Amino acid sequence: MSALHDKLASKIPAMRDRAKEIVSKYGSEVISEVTVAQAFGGMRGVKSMVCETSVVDAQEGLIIRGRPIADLADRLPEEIFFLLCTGDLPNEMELQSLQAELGDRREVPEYVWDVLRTLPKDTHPMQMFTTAILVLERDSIFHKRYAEGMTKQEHWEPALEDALNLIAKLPALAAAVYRIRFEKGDLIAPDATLDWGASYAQMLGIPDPSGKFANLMRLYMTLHSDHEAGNVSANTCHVVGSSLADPYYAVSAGLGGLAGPLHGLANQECLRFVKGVQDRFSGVPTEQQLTEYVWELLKSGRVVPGYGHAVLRVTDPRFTAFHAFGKRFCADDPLFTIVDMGFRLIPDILIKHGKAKSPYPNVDAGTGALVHHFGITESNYYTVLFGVSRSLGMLSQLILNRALGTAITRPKSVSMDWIEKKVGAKAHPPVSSPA
Ligand code: CMX
Repeated sequence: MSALHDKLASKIPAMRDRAKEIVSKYGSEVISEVTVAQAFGGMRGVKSMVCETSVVDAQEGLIIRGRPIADLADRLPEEIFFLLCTGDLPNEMELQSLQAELGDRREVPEYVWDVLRTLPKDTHPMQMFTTAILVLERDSIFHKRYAEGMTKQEHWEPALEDALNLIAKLPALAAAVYRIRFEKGDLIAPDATLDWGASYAQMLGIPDPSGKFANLMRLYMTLHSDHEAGNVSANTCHVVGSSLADPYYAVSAGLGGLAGPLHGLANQECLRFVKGVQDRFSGVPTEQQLTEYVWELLKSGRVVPGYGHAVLRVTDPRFTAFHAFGKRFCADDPLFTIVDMGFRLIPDILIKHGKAKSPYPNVDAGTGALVHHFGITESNYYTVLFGVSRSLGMLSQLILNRALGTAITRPKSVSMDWIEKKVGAKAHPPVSSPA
């Protein structure tokens, strides 16, 4: 058994006891109320689920297991997965054990490549990526053990097995999507000496003599890994997993949510936006030209991609980390220069526009320009990069949910009729007629 398995096995009993005690002590306490506007408005702000892996604070941004993301930016994605699952960063032995385990599980069956090669040439990379994951579902250990009959107490172990098998293969799957979809030539075999993020960079086939692209990929995988449980992808994975569908189904469903333009697909839209600016002005615009361009976009009723957030009310610290990387390694790149100029100008424009609750950049605002700089110019691939990373968060949440025996999700919906009758009667009680 691996160090990650053993650490989880040592921590899960106390975690279960704690959850039991919390429910028994505070089970009937109210932690949130829901207004009619929230029922129509994506349940924004309604506290109705539990997530141990991370918290998103409106002012501080992402905090993973008590550590602000800015303090974790230099960590490997494998370390972050261990931290998400257990609450502790791995020591050297634990990290080596996890890396060895991922190495042992990375082989992808040949039929997955056959399926990817059979898809029509214009298939979106996110569709190819989720298809590849679904094709692997037949190997789910959770599915098999459930069919054989296992106790609820045991659920987390096959969930962990599936998670490790999937995480080990994700870089190869995602790299194959890139090479097949964009006709980059043969698939590249993994280099067994590399860590998980660097191995993904190597299999993509981007020339990287300086190692900077591998560094960007490690940073990318670390920064996008998790964002608590209510965002569309994590929440979808949570709901599907709560039915005891196995991790392959749950993660591919979550990735379907990530493929929406208001969520993960925004990073492809961000690069289109920046390139649109470059094309319009045949290069880097002046500040006045960019300001006019953004106003034009807003007046046409469109959103500025990469800005605003459902929870954050400050510049996303993940944007800050990417921005610092860009300033260091891509400062002369015209696309990065436009991103940098946007960061100086767009928040004030959005404040004047007066709609967005947060006028600041989110994680997606600058990532496209960075990966473009190193040679991944196909913007419709960018959400796959996000998806590989976010799978770490979705899977760690899923393992913990199976450990806690989280119930099947089933909130109550109401009809507009119901609201008008019940809420309307309370808000405007009928006036009683005089006797
Ligand atoms: N540009 C223009 N208008 C914006 C805006 C932006 N970047 N962000 C929000 N608004 C508008 C909304 O469209 C909404 O308008 P309506 O009232 O006409 O519908 C209004 O401001 C209020 O929205 P909000 O409460 O501030 O934002 P939401 O919580 O509803 O949505 C988000 C959050 C991220 C979807 C939204 O800010 C947005 O569309 N941003 C651009 C797309 C983007 O960058 N998405 C990536 C987010 C990160 C991720 O989850 O991956």
